[in-house]
Amino acid sequence: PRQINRWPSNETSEPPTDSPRVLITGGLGQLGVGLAQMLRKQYGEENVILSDIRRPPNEVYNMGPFVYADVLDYKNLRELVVNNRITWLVHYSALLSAIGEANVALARTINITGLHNVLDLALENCLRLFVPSTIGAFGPSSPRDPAPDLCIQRPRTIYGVSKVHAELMGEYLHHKYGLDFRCLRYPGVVSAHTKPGGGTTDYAVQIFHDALSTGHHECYLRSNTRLPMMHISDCHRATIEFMQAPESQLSLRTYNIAAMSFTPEEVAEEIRKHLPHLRVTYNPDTIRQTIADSWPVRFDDSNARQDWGWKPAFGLSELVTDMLASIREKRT
Ligand code: AKB
Repeated sequence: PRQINRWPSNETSEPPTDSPRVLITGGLGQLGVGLAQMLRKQYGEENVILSDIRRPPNEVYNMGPFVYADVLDYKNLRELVVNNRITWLVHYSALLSAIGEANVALARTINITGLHNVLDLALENCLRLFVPSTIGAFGPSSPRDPAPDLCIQRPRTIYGVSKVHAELMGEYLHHKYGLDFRCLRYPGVVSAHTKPGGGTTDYAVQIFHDALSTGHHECYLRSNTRLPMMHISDCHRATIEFMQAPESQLSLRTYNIAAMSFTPEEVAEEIRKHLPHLRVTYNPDTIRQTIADSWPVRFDDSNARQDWGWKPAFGLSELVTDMLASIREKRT
């Protein structure tokens, strides 16, 4: 680490207050904007800063503070944290599983070097740091049904390897220096307003758009490929509730969170209750099918439920009803 400040380390470091000042990296991906909106409702618009290396769409820019931040540029990040008196950092910048396999060197740089920068920054500035992990942090030798919090993790993707690295580095720095590191392993996240980019679970978003436009979805996974999934609002709520949990309630620093598990066939069947004419054809692609086959089919999230009260609101039927209504609304 570049510099370590334990809290309370000196006159200038302050305890985390009730109203955190939040910076979100990779803010224009699938999750950043929604999380910022939910946090801004609780903590005020000015206290949540979204960042990315891309130009934001006007509606995002008009919602609240947005800044340029490159996770590979340590000085740029440090300036943002210092100038904006940041106390919580949510690190969403990452290349996902499928796109990572097509760009291994870039995935290694963003997911590992970028992570090292935010870890150093969090230590230096006594930040509470949230880094998402994933079902992708497990591999073919992990128990898959269900996968518990603590078990063998030998992922076979650069994405998974980088996420296990993040879990271990964060926990190491927590135990050694008291870094307030918090990590949730997300399932595939299903959202109507934002698209995922380059993941293995992306079909679970696309199928809704196809169902409402052409009525035909060509799925790159086999019909019976079961994966853990979650509605985006549950994912945001879990993240915020976990960030707000007192340290004394956390027996772990990395938790699985679960809501439901389904196969392409099952979600299609549920969509057909609303749109009977949906047609799904299956054309499995080798890379994504191999990745999916190595991931858990179910998550055991009993520790999250027990320690800080995690409870999902959406099951499969609620998810399908909400997705179809939200996409329809957006289209009109
Ligand atoms: C992906 O498919 O890569 C992500 C994930 C499950 O982490 N959605």
